[in-house]
Amino acid sequence: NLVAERSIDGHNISFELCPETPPGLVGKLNISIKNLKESVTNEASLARVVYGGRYQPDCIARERTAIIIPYRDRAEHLDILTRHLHNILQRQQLQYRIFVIEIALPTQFNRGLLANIGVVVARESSNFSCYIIHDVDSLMMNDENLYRCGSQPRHLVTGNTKYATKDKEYGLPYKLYMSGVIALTDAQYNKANGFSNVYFGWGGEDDDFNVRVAKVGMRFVRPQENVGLYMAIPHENDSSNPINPARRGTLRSAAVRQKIEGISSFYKNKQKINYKRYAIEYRQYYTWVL
Ligand code: UDH
Ligand code: NGS
Repeated sequence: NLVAERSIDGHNISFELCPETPPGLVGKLNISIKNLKESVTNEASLARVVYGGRYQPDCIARERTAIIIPYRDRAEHLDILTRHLHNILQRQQLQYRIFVIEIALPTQFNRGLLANIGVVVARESSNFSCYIIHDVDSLMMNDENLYRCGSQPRHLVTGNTKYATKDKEYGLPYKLYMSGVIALTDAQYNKANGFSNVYFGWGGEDDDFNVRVAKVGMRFVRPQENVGLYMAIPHENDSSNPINPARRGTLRSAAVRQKIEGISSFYKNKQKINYKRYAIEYRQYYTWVL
């Protein structure tokens, strides 16, 4: 096993590469939204989270993972999700950091734009190798769903309670659906040119991203069916995030726009996105960017 040294209090301590299969996993999780709301979580694992929502295991992690949560006005969800993630990702022996990217009022919500900004912010803070773009309302139900990247972009969801049908507890809305939680390496994210920045309001940005991924010869793969199940925290529709009436029309030009706008818009002057970073705070369980 690869061994590397880390300096702790001025002493050089050797660590081995984390095992391919983390030893402490339990499989299917017995979680309830009620318990999570009432803060019944493993406080010991939360104690090991470093200010700004960071963690490093006692072995050399295989990846450096940035969890990016596009966000507005879901404080209760965010509290539940971040505690849930810290509990599980430590068992998965990941070296990770959680970023919450919030869009300031009065701008309409834009999930793709926030994902891109999350990647830009993550790149500025460290050299992450894997990005997990994560909805705030979706909780993994099985800790064998490793938050790792792969040789192809990954859709980590095989079923979500929000798409339950009368005969199935979990579902997906359609075959090519790839939203909720995805994992891409830095190179894969760049190759697809990230998300489109032009979908303000609800809908379409995820399908657009799927077109981008396919266009450059990649495809989303999912984990084993029983491993990728998610529980959604129930919530009302967001009145502040109305359906974007232009989304289907915009989606038709996905392949053309891929070349001219996306994550590249944050680095190339010709495409430059005009946005302002109002605040960055290193909170206990996550780094918050407005
Ligand atoms: N999000 C927020 N705040 C918002 C809107 C979205 O934080 O006001 C984030 C959050 O991470 C959420 C993700 O964006 O999990 C996706 O939001 P969504 O509203 O698209 O998806 P969700 O499944 O709600 O949570 C669907 C209800 C809208 C349906 C309208 C047409 N069927
Ligand atoms: C599609 C939307 C996606 C959305 C998916 C699931 O129709 O953005 O429904 O929505 N695409 C377009 O509008 C083009 S859901 O069932 O969660 O409300 O993610």
